[in-house]
Amino acid sequence: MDSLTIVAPMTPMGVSAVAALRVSGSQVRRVVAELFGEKAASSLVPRMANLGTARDPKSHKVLDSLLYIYFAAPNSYTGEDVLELYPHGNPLIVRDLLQAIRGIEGVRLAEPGEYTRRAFLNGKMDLTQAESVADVIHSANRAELENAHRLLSGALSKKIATLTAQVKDISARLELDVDFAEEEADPDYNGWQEKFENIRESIKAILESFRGKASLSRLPLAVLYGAPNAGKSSLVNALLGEDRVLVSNVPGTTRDFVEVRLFLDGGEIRLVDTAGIADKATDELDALSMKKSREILDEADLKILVVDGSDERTGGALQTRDETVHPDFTVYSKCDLAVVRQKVTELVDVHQPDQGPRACRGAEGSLSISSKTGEGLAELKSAMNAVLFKKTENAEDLWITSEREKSCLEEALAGVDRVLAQLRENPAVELLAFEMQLVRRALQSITGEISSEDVLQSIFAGFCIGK
Ligand SMILES: Nc1nc2c(ncn2[C@@H]2O[C@H](COP(=O)(O)OP(=O)(O)OP(=O)(O)O)[C@@H](O)[C@H]2O)c(=O)[nH]1
Ligand SMILES: [Mg+2]
Repeated sequence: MDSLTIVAPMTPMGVSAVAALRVSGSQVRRVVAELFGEKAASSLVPRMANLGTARDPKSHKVLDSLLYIYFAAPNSYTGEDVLELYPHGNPLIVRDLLQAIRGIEGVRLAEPGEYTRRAFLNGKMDLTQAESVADVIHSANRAELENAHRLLSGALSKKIATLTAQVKDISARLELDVDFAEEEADPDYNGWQEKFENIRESIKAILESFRGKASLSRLPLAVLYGAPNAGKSSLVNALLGEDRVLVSNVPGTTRDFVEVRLFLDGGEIRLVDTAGIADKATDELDALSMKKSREILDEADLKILVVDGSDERTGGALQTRDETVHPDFTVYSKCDLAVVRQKVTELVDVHQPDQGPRACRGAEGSLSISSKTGEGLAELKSAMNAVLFKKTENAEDLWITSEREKSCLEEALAGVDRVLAQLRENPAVELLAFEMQLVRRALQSITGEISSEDVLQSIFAGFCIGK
């Protein structure tokens, strides 16, 4: 890859208050001069925000009035001279600016991940950190994000460095033995076995921490279901805090299921509002929408049964109308209506006598809510959060997410296993030294101490443009 100056937007193409573009390379000062004038370029102070009017270098038409910041090499993200521009978030402006900058000699559009690739090549970060940049951006929940931050701060790099140092130490001594092999006919391997086993354990522990990104990035799915008119769609709107789905007092308002995204404390989830499931379908369309409701329920990570709490027939009863689906959770809706207050108070008296009669509290595994007043919604959200984002690991745990790192570790582990197998047969010391060299190389390729163009290509091709 060439070393031309690169430019790309850092923010998605859409309307926003502010957008951001980044330029990196030796032509950064030239870019400032072309857009803002020679004087602006000669008075550049690193890391200082400047307000300026950018003009098209050829037509001299105003592009935008905007903020820009210059970072002098090597103190920048890429380690090169960097210019960050913050125009107004109009896609027309961003496009024109991009066109103007890439039209300057020695500047071209950045490839995906090229900024981070340059940061790696300039020693700003190692490969595990570079890979974690993508994790930081794409983490779908808080646990994943916290792990990505630990990776980015070099937690894995440190572990690998310690391991590599141990392997190097052993290799050095083995190689010493190779040199003196003739004098020392029978090297003592007893003490070594334990060292190899320790290394093996460390590698295995990191390897076993692997969690594929695919399973992590699949957003958890919560499905609301229940009888027609139970208040499911109203609850979706109330949870979102906006009128997203249609609500009416006509049973059967929702026909197709509707999917929305909801942010809970632990991360984003998919929340699905389904068509009410009645005892009997009224017509063919009704039957079809009920079938679809059942299908999406099969996929759900959390099934929430919504029961009309104001309905005399269902209000206090824990029975569901639909016995084929078992809810993880029951929500009694419309608790603002008088009848449910009374019912729930009775329930509380029975199930939680020491908690006192609070209006919006259901029995175990259930909650009373009102989409109208918002009562019980915070409790419902935290209950959903607890189920969908189970906290099983220790907050300090670190896990790897990269297939590439995983296969390097597997290679290292296989090498150590071969060494351990050979040890039992009183091997030639050259063989051990050779195997340990392979182990070391496998470890070093995790952090990128050893890397190839192909490897870099495949890592950064998966990045977004501008990162
Ligand atoms: N007072 C009160 N009325 C509610 C509440 N939630 C829903 N409703 C009313 O109950 C009726 C049915 O609400 P929807 O949200 O459309 O019910 P649904 O379960 O989506 O119904 P279908 O889509 O037909 O299955 C509407 O008239 C709502 O205004 C609530 O918390 N309090
Ligand atoms: Mg509905």
